[in-house]
Amino acid sequence: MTSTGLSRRRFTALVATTSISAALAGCTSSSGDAASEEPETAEEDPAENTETSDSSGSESGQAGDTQNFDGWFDDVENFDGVDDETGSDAVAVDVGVEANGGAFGFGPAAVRVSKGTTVTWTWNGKGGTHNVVHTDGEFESELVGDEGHTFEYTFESAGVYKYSCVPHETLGMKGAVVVE
Ligand SMILES: [Cu+2]
Repeated sequence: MTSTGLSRRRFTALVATTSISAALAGCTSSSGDAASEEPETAEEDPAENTETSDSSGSESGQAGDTQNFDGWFDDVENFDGVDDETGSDAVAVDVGVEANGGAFGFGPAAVRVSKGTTVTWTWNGKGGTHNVVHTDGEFESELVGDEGHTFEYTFESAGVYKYSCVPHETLGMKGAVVVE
């Protein structure tokens, strides 16, 4: 037992010395190459992809409507097709409906309106602070949490307007207004 322990200790010491000298050699010559190669392979780790494809529970919503909004609603739990509100002068969307793991939804998530319609978003006071921010910057509300707060926008041109609540976008707090 004693001799084994002794030889093992000596072996460890030997390895330690070897690796130190190897490290020193590495420092003077090829350390730069090693540093530039390693992070690249590390970033190709599919950790980020796992996050985005994590949301397999929302596929039933897509089947209900032919429009898929280029995947905009893939991770939106409460997307259930497009509510047809064409012909209405005023359309209401609730901010902070129960969805996406909390009060992190727009209700309805997607609505179809006629040109010239004013859409009014009304905060229900749940889920903390929210905002309504168009992806292309055409409209942007304040970031607030007060129940009863409203934001409105009149859609004069046809098109698909995607928007999100910026703080909760990654959770799936996203919406769209289809204007025709
Ligand atoms: Cu929000």
